[in-house]
Amino acid sequence: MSRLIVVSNRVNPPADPGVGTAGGLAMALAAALRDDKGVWFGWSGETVERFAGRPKIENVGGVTVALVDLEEQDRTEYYDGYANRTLWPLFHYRTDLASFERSFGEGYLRVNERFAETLLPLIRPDDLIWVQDYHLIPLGRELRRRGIENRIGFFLHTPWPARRVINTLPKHAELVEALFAYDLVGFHTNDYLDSFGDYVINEAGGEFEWGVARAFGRSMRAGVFPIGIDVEEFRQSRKSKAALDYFKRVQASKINRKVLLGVDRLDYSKGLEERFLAYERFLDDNPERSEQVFFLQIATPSRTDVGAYQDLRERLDTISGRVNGTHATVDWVPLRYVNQSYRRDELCGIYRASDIALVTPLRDGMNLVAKEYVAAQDERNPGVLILSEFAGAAEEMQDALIVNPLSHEDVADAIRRGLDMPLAERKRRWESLMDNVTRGDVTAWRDNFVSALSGEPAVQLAS
Ligand code: GDG
Repeated sequence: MSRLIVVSNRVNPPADPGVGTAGGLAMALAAALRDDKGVWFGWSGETVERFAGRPKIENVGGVTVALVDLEEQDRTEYYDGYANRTLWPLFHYRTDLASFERSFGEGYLRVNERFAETLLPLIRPDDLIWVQDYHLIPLGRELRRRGIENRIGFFLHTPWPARRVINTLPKHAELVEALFAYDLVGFHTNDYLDSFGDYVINEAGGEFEWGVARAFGRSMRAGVFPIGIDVEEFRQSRKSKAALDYFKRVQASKINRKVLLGVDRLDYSKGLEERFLAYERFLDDNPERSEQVFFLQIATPSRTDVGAYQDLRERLDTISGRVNGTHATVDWVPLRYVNQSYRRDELCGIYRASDIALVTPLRDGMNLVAKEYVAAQDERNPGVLILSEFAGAAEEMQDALIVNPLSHEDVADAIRRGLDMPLAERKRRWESLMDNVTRGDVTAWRDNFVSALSGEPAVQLAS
């Protein structure tokens, strides 16, 4: 049987699957690799004076990991630079926040070469190699240049934006061409695949038909593989002591009020500012309903070195201060804005105690919080999911209340509708959502991608 080698920027499987604080990508990959005899390769997050090119092999929570240290300049140019300041904003339609520094692009290529050099000795002829996310787009090409003929797949966790947006990136064709070194490229949604196809046809002058893309003198397969959560683990963790404690803690603090909940990394793509403003609009427009609800926003600080994230945090502090200053009473705080992270099992209890989840990103590859909220609900009294039409999850989760996150009125209306929704409708919507979350769990995601990667390759063009 062939082994799976997963490569991603950061390698952080939770030491104990139930209590990690890892993000969506990390949880998904750890769940995918735990039962497998695979290897997870990536950056340790550490920097050293001189890149040594030898990975440190460890076993973390049942997963074999191979970690490589980078240099400080790599961190600045590749991670803080090209990944966080160029591609992330660009892929989330924030061309206004994207910096196009040549040194970032150079650092990005250098680190991808370093990854390829270090990974090379670990690869056996039968291995399937699965590269994750925008940090590592050129890695497949660098491995090919070093003679690797194994099947190599790539999965993008962010949106693939519209052609006109990709075109704002200097040397965009080079980046897209690098994808053609893979055998299979996966996206979360049909919408992203269509945007990719549009680029291939109308920008690269290639063809895209029946899941096969042809351009730059090469061909490869591209498809849709919506990521899911580890539903089984999540349903189990509902019964844990921590989940029950946190469920009770939030319940006790409700005092007959309903809870609106947001859980996000503190990132401009998640629409936190617009969400706060929409909630403010709801309070302004519905004075008779104030004191019947409160909004609990858990926003874990993220990429705190990047200016755009510091600015966002300041703006959120200002808005939350204003909302509470204007609306709070002696025994009611309308917005509980929490900048700390909780364990996954605690989070599970918080999800369950909440009546409405506000998942309103401006752009989001998928959004796993939407799926976790659904999985955490009590089937006898499920909560309501309000979901942005710009989250990848919206393609599958049409039984949520779908909103335009930029329209404060739209979101405020959905909050009202969610608060008034009868039990029968909540149950009907939840059952359909839960069915979807269960069928499209993380195991299905992994199995579908890996089996597509090990299947028939696209026929190569004669050069
Ligand atoms: C990227 C894409 C795509 C949040 N706060 C805490 C905490 N979290 C966990 C959530 C969830 C994860 O972080 C967030 O996942 P998302 O999917 O919402 O977003 P990204 O981190 O931006 O992930 C995204 C994903 O990759 C997978 O492909 O869906 O679109 O941007 O699991 O629960 N976890 C804990 N404490 C917290 O306070 N333990």
